[in-house]
Amino acid sequence: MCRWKPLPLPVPLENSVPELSEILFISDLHLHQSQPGITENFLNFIETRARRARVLYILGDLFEVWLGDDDPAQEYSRVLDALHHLSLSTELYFMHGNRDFLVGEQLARRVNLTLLEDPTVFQLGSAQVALMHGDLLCSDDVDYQNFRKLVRDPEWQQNFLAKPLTERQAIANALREKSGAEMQHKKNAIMDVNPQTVEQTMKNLNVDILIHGHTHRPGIQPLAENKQRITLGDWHPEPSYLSWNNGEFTLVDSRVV
Ligand SMILES: [Mn+2]
Repeated sequence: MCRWKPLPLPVPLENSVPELSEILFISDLHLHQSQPGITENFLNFIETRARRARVLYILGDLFEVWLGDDDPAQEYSRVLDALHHLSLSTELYFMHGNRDFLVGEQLARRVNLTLLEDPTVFQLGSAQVALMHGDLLCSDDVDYQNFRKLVRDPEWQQNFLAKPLTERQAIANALREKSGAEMQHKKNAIMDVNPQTVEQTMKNLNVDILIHGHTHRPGIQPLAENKQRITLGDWHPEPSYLSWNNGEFTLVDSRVV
């Protein structure tokens, strides 16, 4: 059911100092020109916290919309340049979200980041950890899952990316309006993760910890058998990130006490 590739563990740095062992996880920034404060917060995060970390995982929906790597998308150029600069000192990994699933190899090369499959499983300390964006876990939203299947199909993507940018923009706008209207009618619970899907996915992947975003409901949830589900927060209005340092997770989010 779930495809995944084991991720090679980042190679420990020679003579690494404790400050360099930190691993950071973020998602759901939804960067967009209509929210310049989030872009500023992210640029600041890159220059400070992320620069001191060994690895930064971006688990999807970094961008509110991504129409293809050929889009000059000037509003993102500062962020892309800053990320590229960051990549010289911090390893960068990116997993697609439901907004930026068209991020491709061209962008990965420009920024010097590695694209990850959803889900990706790897060993962190003594724990097996799965990373996901989180939309796959919202299995009660059948309409969305069907839509996801369609737009993740390589043939659909090839056709879409072959269209002129203005046409892609128009399609994206129409899809956003449609999903916005539909969301008003969907019950809150439908748009959250399905607990059985979480349990089954963790069992299938054989992991102790699941880290995901998408729902914008940050928190660390203890599960049976000492397992944990960690949900990342969005960046509206405050930055939000998960840190792994010296074997411990800390979720830094103003909504989590
Ligand atoms: Mn999402």
